[in-house]
Amino acid sequence: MADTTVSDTASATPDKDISGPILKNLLEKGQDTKTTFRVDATACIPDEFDKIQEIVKNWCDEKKLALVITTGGTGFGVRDLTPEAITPLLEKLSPGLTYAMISSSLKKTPFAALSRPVSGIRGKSIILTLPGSPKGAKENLEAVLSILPHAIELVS
Ligand code: MTE
Ligand code: CU1
Repeated sequence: MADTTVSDTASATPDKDISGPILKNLLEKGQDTKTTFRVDATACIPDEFDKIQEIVKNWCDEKKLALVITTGGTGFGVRDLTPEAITPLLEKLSPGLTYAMISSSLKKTPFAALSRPVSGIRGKSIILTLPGSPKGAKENLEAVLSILPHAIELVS
């Protein structure tokens, strides 16, 4: 699987990307032995529509990674366009995964309503968009981590 950080700040200074490494760590450690993943690729890119699409298409269509996760660019800011870039790439939507992330996050903070996540399937890849804050990204991934191995099994 792969995770990409979408952020003008983090792409200018990748050392400042905190969420990417946190997600990588959570994926590699897992919640238990069934939820550990090998992270094959990571990237840190600016909030740019074409760049987001380019890397996600590459990871799904060329590298054929089972799971592609983005962090950042899901909010209400003018530069936040991750969901808009990802939506046209999704061949099937997975509203259940999106709902699981939102509902579990709303139990932690009402500010979760300010993330606009999308998720779905492209080829044999599952794509998820997580918020950019390290706390938000981690909480959203934790909400669906246990479901992902079975989801991946079903699309592959
Ligand atoms: N979701 C969870 N679980 N925990 C959080 O702390 N922060 C929210 C939200 N989702 C948060 C969360 C906040 S404050 C914002 S502005 C949005 O995610 C959008 O984040 P992004 O634009 O960095 O992607
Ligand atoms: Cu916020």
